[in-house]
Amino acid sequence: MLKPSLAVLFVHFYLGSILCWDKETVDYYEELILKETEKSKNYRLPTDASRFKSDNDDDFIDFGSYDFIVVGSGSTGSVVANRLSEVKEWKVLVLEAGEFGNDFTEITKMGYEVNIFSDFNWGFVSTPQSTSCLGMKDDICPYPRGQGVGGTSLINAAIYSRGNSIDFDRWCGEGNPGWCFNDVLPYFKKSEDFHKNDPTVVCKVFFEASEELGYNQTDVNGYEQIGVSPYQLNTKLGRRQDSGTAFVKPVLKRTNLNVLTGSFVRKLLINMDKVVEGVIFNRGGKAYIATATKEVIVCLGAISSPQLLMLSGIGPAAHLKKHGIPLVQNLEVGSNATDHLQIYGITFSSNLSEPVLSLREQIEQFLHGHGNLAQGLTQQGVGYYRTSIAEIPGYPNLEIGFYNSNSTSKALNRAMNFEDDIREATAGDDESSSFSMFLVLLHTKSTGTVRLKSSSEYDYPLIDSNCLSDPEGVDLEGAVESIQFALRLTETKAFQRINAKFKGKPIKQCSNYEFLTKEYWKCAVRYISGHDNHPASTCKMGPDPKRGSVVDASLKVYGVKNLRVADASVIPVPTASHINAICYMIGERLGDIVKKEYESTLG
Ligand SMILES: Cc1cc2nc3c(=O)[nH]c(=O)nc-3n(C[C@H](O)[C@H](O)[C@H](O)COP(=O)(O)OP(=O)(O)OC[C@H]3O[C@@H](n4cnc5c(N)ncnc54)[C@H](O)[C@@H]3O)c2cc1C
Ligand SMILES: *[C@@H]1O[C@H](CO)[C@@H](O)[C@H](O)[C@H]1NC(C)=O
Ligand SMILES: *[C@@H]1O[C@H](CO)[C@@H](O)[C@H](O)[C@H]1NC(C)=O
Ligand SMILES: *[C@@H]1O[C@H](CO)[C@@H](O)[C@H](O)[C@H]1NC(C)=O
Ligand SMILES: CC(=O)N[C@H]1CO[C@H](CO)[C@@H](O)[C@@H]1O
Repeated sequence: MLKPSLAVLFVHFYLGSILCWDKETVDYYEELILKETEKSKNYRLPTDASRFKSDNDDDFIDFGSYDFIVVGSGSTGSVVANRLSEVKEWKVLVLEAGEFGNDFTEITKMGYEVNIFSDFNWGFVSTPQSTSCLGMKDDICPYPRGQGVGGTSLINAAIYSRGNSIDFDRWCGEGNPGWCFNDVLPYFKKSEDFHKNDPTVVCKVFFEASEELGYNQTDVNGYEQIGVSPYQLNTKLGRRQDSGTAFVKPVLKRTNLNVLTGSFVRKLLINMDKVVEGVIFNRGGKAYIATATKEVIVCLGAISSPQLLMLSGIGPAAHLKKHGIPLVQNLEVGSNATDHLQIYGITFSSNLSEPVLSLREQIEQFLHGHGNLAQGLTQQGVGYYRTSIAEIPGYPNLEIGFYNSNSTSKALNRAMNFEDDIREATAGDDESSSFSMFLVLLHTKSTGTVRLKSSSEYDYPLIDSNCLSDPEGVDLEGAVESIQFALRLTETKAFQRINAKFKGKPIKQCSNYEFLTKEYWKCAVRYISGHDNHPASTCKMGPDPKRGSVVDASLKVYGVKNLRVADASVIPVPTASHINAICYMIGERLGDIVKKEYESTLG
């Protein structure tokens, strides 16, 4: 005989109340998503930082004295803020131009799709390019950078990847002790919290196809990176774990930590002995000076950190002279910008249709921690491969991101600012059955620059990503090989079973070449590629400032005192991965490096 126990009754009651609560919550999220999406449609990204001007930029109010000032609370700065303020004796000031994330930024999918067109994006763009970005309006690639506590991790695609052990052995091999794989691995583990992500049916086909070509299913963040996996995301129960949410919000109660949003840092204060004494910043229409008795740690990211250094007199002498900025220290700041190469629009059709869910259904999935809204984009799986130009054994040079049906969404097209004809030539046809491969060429040889437009802190910097420009053409060769590899992948039995067909149409600017030949792709790829939103190395870590290093292995800026940089700009050799997790690791390492240095002074 069945006799319901008290526990079962309780569960029934409990589930019942969750379902009621759910409807209200679904209403709330539906309204929020519709409202914010509508707002973003008319949003115009700013073209400079003049909105941060104060009423009188030369009239400074004393903001007091701190042990450490952390400039920028992005992916890295948020970690640094957390770790330094663990030391109760240290007073830590964090200055961040943007605001805290909110219920909307927490919906993982809304970062790339909506918040790229909001105050959470600085809205930088590249300079007009001549070797890539040719299919984007005016040959300019957008250069989104997050603004807010959490920085670019508030708007990124939330992909977690750690890179290859060889990456970090190259870092230390270049003369950066303490940054070998064995040194950095514990710092990755410190911020890891694994939540499984399930692939869709079409993604499983991608895995099978890769296996047919000899690439196993693996954990790409594990021991063997080469192979295929479901994507791992910076999410918790489907919600975005930007670094503000993960590292700053939980410690705001610390009385020795002052996190000041809406604070635009204009300049470093450096005395005649080249000692950094503090910073100048604007907030709420007023200009302030804050003093650092120990150090200023600059965490503005690979675009804005070099800009702040150059505005403050630290950079290439000739460039600073051109803009009338008094030289403090001659260093190759902004000179060796690196990025991966992203190839867009490798889109296919298939006869495998996946259900298209209503927004309310998607919200319900999200509230249960999965589904479309719980993803950064529509990414499903990722693979790391080697093409014939790959140099080092065990080291991939191609990443393929596998995106299901919705990859051809209007959002991506808007974010990339494609010319109409290029968008048409690269789009899939049916949202529910097309898929895309995002090809990322790793270890690119081309380098670019970040330079000042003027001596004004309110001008955006000039970002010349300069992809596909290396004189030997190695990157172009790699890009073409990558596309050919992706096409080969869809010729496998696995993909043929779902009748996969390349949907790209000839790009008219390349009509001199026979469609799909190697020569055709050499022309076409310049129209459908650009930087991969992974700028790095603009304040490169290394042993020798004469050979382009800006910071040493403790992340101290050469030639000046009490100044460090910690963010993607210090990366000495770009990794075989996305770089947000690398930034968290850099923040964790820096925290320990600083604590160790001051150990003897602490009680
Ligand atoms: C669209 C997009 C998608 C991406 N997708 C992924 C992904 O899926 N996975 C991944 O691993 N990586 C991804 N990345 C890259 C990754 O997110 C970044 O490399 C990383 O967040 C950089 O961290 P950071 O600490 O160097 O700089 P940021 O996180 O950019 O931090 C810099 C901070 O400084 C602040 N700031 C700047 N100037 C000033 C100033 N003058 N005064 C005060 N504050 C200032 C900014 O507001 C920001 O908060 C993506 C990037 C983009 C743009
Ligand atoms: C794939 O797995 C098989 C069986 O474990 C192994 O023999 C092979 O070396 C793996 N292939 C690669 C490329 O790692
Ligand atoms: C795909 O995106 C559209 C909006 O562009 C949305 O209406 C639809 O529900 C999405 N499909 C899936 C399967 O998530
Ligand atoms: C998809 O295409 C393949 C190959 O042409 C065919 O064998 C299969 O039956 C098709 N499946 C559907 C659902 O149409
Ligand atoms: C290591 C490296 O790439 N250094 C280069 C940085 O940029 C300067 C200026 O363009 C070059 O002279 C260095 O060789």
